[in-house]
Amino acid sequence: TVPSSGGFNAAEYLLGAGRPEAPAVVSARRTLSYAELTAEAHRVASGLRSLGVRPEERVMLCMVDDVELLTGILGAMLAGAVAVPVSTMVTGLELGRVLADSRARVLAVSGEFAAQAVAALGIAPEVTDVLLDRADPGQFPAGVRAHQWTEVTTVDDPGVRAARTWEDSPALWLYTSGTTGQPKGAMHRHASIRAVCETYAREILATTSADRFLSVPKLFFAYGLGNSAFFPLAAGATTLLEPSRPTPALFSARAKADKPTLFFGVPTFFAALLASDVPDDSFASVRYAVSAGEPLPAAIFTRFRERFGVEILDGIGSTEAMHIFLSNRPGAIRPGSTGTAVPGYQVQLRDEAGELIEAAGQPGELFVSGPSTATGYWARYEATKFVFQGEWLRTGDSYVRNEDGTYTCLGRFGDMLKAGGIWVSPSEVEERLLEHPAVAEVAVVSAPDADGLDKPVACVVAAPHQKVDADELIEFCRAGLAAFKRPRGVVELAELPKTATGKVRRNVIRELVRE
Ligand code: 3SK
Repeated sequence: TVPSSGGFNAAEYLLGAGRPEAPAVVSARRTLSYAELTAEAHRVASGLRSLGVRPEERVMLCMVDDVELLTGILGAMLAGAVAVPVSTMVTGLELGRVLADSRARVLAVSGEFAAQAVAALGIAPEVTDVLLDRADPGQFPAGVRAHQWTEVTTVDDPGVRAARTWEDSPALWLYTSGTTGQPKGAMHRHASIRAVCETYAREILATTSADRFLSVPKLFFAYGLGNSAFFPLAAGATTLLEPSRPTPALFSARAKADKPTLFFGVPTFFAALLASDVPDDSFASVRYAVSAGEPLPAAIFTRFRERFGVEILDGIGSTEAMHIFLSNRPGAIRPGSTGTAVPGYQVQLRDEAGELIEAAGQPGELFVSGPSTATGYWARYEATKFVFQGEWLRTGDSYVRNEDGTYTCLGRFGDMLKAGGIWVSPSEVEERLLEHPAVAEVAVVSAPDADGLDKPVACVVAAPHQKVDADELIEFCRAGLAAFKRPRGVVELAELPKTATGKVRRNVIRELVRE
């Protein structure tokens, strides 16, 4: 039987968008035109088929951002298989857990992560083949066939077409655990990839083939995958891939050399750029910067625009929605807010009883509906029912609608604090503290005072050459916020603990301040 939805393959859609001779990808090692990228992705698809990969089987990729990861993802989709790019910032055990959960038989790894892969195989006995980019296959245990990437991807068969897939065929799984919990595979359809290109990329960023995309978040995150693969290719534009760990100096140099027009980061990276001494004209070629992952404080938006001359479009997305669904608009930015729903998406706020909140100014949990929602979590019945509710996707974020129709994030639903019995949004206190010149980064969490009552405590990373004075910061908050919101204590930290995606690990900080 043929599924009712139309025949469609997301990789064909992406590779078909650019002029054959136009530059598709620029990495540290090589530059490929659309024609070259298409040929290479088809060679990977043929190689995967030669290893016995069948449609809808998972192919896991633990690789640095380079041409091989891009062609690996596209090649898996062309073969009708499911691409599962996973974090490279994991231990062997963590990699083994997602590998076993996905039941992938083929694992592709960059040489840098060969040791983690060897360890992972110990708890993922279903893996039969490992594809190695730039590493010695000799280190892999007997019982697993280890191949050099270049050996498997040399079958040049231009007659081979993409496997038959449909809009609703599975294309991509992305593992997500939020800031806590077990990783879960969010399953995405081929059509969802086209949907994010036609909504956020086209309608908000107004992407064209002249664009050049540079992203701090890596391809293995939903955010980075849109920024560095789906959006540039769908526009026939150029992606600038960077395999190394992002630092302000590296990205400033990369931006000066390769002249991106769109630059994607997370709030902590924009703060790091501001705290660095990179040249103020580093991002002169950029028409917009984009921030997501967590709310961008208004102070960072303003300081970034003043120093680098670039406006940051703050938005929020999720792995389950594949990309950004709520965003500020070019020319209509309200600093400190996340803007309004991206065309094609609807958002609503619900109270704890699940009732719709219609009034502005009343906090509630954000729900979203749109064309790119995952079909569920792989083999997670309860978690799927909790998060995917008919048309609506539960985000777990607490938001408020402002009088002008924009939305402002108040934190994760579970991050809200109570001081003296009144709800306090950590983001609001953090925004205020970031306006102080001594503060580079901050996370506000609750901790019990001497009476065992929870009170806000600010964990602060000092700005370069600045001293943190707790009393001064508390007074600064008292002057700019309702007094009950002021932190009752200030803890200075060398750095804030963060997740692999750069999100502040509030649960770890909570433990730190309670010790
Ligand atoms: O965290 C976000 O805001 C985000 C944005 C785009 C894609 C994925 C995610 C998780």
